[in-house]
Amino acid sequence: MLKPLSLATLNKVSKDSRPLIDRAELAPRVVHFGLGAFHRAHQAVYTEAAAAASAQPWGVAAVAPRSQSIVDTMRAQDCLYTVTDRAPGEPRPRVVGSIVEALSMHRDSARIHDLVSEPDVSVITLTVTEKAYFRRAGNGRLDTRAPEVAVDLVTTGTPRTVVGALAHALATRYRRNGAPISVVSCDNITANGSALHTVVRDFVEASLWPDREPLLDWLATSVAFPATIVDRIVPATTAGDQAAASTALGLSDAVPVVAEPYRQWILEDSFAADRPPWELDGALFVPDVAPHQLRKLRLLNGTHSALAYVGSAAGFVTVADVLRSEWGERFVRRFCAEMATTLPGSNVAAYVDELVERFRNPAMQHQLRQIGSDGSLKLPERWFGALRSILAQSKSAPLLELAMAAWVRTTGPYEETGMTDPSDAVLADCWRGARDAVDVVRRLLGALGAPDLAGHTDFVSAIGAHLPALTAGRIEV
Ligand code: CS2
Repeated sequence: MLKPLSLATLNKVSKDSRPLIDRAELAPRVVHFGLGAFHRAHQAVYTEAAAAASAQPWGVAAVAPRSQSIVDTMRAQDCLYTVTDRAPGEPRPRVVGSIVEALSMHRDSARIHDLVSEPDVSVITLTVTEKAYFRRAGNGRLDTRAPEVAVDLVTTGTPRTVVGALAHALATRYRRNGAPISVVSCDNITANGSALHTVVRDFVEASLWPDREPLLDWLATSVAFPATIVDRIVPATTAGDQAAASTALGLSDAVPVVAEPYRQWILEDSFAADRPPWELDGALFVPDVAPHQLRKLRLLNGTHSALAYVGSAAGFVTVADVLRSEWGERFVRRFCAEMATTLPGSNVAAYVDELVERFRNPAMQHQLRQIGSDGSLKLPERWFGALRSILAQSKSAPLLELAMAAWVRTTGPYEETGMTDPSDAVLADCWRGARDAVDVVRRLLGALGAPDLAGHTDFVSAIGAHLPALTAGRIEV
């Protein structure tokens, strides 16, 4: 029976697997919302390296918006956990030490407000996924009619949504000292900085707070919302990963993360206050992230979603399974070629070659089910911008049509894909009483806030025409 990983047992770990920093030298100076595997394999790793290289005390207080069990488990391990690079060969887990506090958004509200108001805390980062933003389909404004948001707007207690919790905590900072701060969205949303700024501003505007006007001014002048692109493929950790990481470490780690070796972080260089020197670990600070962001969202995430739906129609389970099929690599390359026509300065050959290798990595067990979930929020980000620009030039988009049809299939009443979506009920409704497949497609596009796409008759008919073959599991690439 292995002893649990903790500060007390850390000396049992081989030297090259220990944290890069001495925990005692860190203080909480970044507050992060979203304590999932992605954060632990990405921002927490960059922050640890930045603290180590600069000898500055950048520690992270990480807030779990929903799960209490991750908080309890992290606390039981003194917030230590391992990251294993998924490469062929023996797993070599390394302990990461940058998270200094684990908090529950629901239970630790007072502590979160104290931290966010602390002048030394100058950065808030978020990895909370698209659905936590409560954006209205089509215009990206805060959906103030969503029941959870409506409750948060009037509560004097603990907010239930991340946007509510963030707005409440920022309001407390404004009232206590008003020190400038940067709020950094790390979610896969186009112009994620301004998307987050918009929903936070909408929340404050719709609140009943008597000081909302000066608070809005402060948000506009003293709070920066830089845009960022984060990149690292991090599949959900399995029981097998956990056993392998613990055995290799010699201590039991209940919350290990496995991730591909590749990682990237590009940030808009427009911070309002001090920040960790993430560039010391390879992060790039640029004046404008937009071209990088479009490339990543359309080529990596766009292709990922396409593989999820088309691959699951063919009966595959993981991304690497699809890449092993006769048509997998061809599909990725053709899909990227179609997307690339919508990218500025579209020389993407090297990026696509690297993508094929990343998707092919046989050591990754990245489930199509995980990527395909929340499609109603992901597709507008990943596919619709590209589709609009292709259709505006009166060109056709055969691969996007096939991918769209494969997504449509997953929303149907008879499909058991294991994928989930916050709009499941709305999507299922699009099938009820529909005249034919084309009618279903039109209704689905309307539900996703894209009635303009529903108006392209050839496009919609082409999607409908793919459905019989896909339903029979035949992929024609
Ligand atoms: C994936 C992403 O699950 C998904 O939707 O496309 O999580 C993807 O793995 C990351 O964005 C890679 O950086």
